[in-house]
Amino acid sequence: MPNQSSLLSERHSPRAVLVTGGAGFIGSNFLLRMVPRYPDVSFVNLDALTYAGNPMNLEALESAPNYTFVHGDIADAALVQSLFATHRFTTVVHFAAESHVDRSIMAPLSFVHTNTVGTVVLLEAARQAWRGDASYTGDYRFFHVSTDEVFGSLGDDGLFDETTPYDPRSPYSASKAASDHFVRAYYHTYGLPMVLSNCSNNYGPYQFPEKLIPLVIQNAINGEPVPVYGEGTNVRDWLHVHDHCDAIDQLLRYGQTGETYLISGAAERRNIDLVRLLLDLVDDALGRPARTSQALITFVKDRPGHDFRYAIDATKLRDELGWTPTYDLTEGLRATVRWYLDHSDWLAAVRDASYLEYYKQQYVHR
Ligand code: NAD
Ligand code: TDX
Repeated sequence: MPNQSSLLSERHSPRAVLVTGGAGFIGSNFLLRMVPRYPDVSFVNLDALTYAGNPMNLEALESAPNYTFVHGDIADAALVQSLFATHRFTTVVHFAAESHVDRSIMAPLSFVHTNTVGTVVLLEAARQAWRGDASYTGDYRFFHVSTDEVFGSLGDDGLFDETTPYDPRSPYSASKAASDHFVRAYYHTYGLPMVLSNCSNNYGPYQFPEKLIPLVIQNAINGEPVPVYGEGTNVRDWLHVHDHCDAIDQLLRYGQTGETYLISGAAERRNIDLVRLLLDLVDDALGRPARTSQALITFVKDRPGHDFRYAIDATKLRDELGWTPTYDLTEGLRATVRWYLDHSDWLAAVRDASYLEYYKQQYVHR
């Protein structure tokens, strides 16, 4: 279907954008696409550079005149307020989060700090800055990036849509659900102009190799065991990160304030089927005999409370904006395997943690 957004009237025109968590997987892909696409828009990236934040991702932007990096915590209210005062943001695109479900099971409190408290600190700073501005034009937007995991777990049938009741089941999804509720509360209570999206599982360049797809690629390249939780029958719906970033770009401009949109790759796979496909793609890219890496599959103890299936009905986004994903899953995965093979230096730096040294030299002491 053709993209209809150019036929719609733009509801918001970003001029000065605060991007949070822009050194992470989705945030860095977003900045790498948007900073050159919109040279007249300024972008400030506020990132705490946790283990998941990697400034190497953003090397290409270091000399971009419309891009600034700020090292800091979104829950630091004084810092966030001073950034609003200095940069007069018209727009917030909020990615920063603790994002890994397994880590949330081991250490939930950092998820409450960043995902819930950090979000409220940002909302409060936006409310104060945008309400207190004498030249308030109404053309402000708080875009909250959330996940389909807030809806809980599906059985074999059915799809999540915008009316599905919340039923988070991991500390990660509970902290994201709480943040979603606060974002909507700020809209209903204070009129803060927000748009919220809940997206399915992303894959693509720069994803930290603790998540399933980059972990499988990394271990297959190195001939190491590939852990599959339980029997591998859990189902996820996969979306290429470039499609997600472009959907956010359109929703930011054309989405209706106060509204929620679900974003889907419309590509459901059982984990075991996805892993088998990925292993074949790695063998193919490396010129190994077919099916060499299948032997690496190792079934391991299941994740506690492991959600069985996520799947999304993204009709609202398609009908309102004409948006549909552009990537075919197999071709998107093939390109992702190629990216990790072509960026062995990136993978090695993440694996031996030397990327943490890079940020200390480039950013923290600057
Ligand atoms: P990520 O873990 O790769 O990156 C998170 C980034 O946030 C990192 O750069 C990290 O340094 C930064 N950060 C963490 N705590 C911070 C704090 N207190 N202050 C400032 N920065 C902080 O995450 P991701 O996969 O890129 O996810 C981005 C957003 O998209 C998250 O909100 C996540 O819930 C949501 N989401 C992710 C997916 C997915 O499949 N990855 C799917 C749907 C929604
Ligand atoms: O080693 C593994 N083996 C395995 O079988 C890992 C890391 C995962 N899995 C399974 C668990 C899930 O069923 O693969 C599936 C995908 O796991 P993750 O990559 O950890 O993603 P998931 O738990 O589905 O959550 C992701 O999607 C929604 C992101 O991490 C979240 O940030 C996002 O909100």
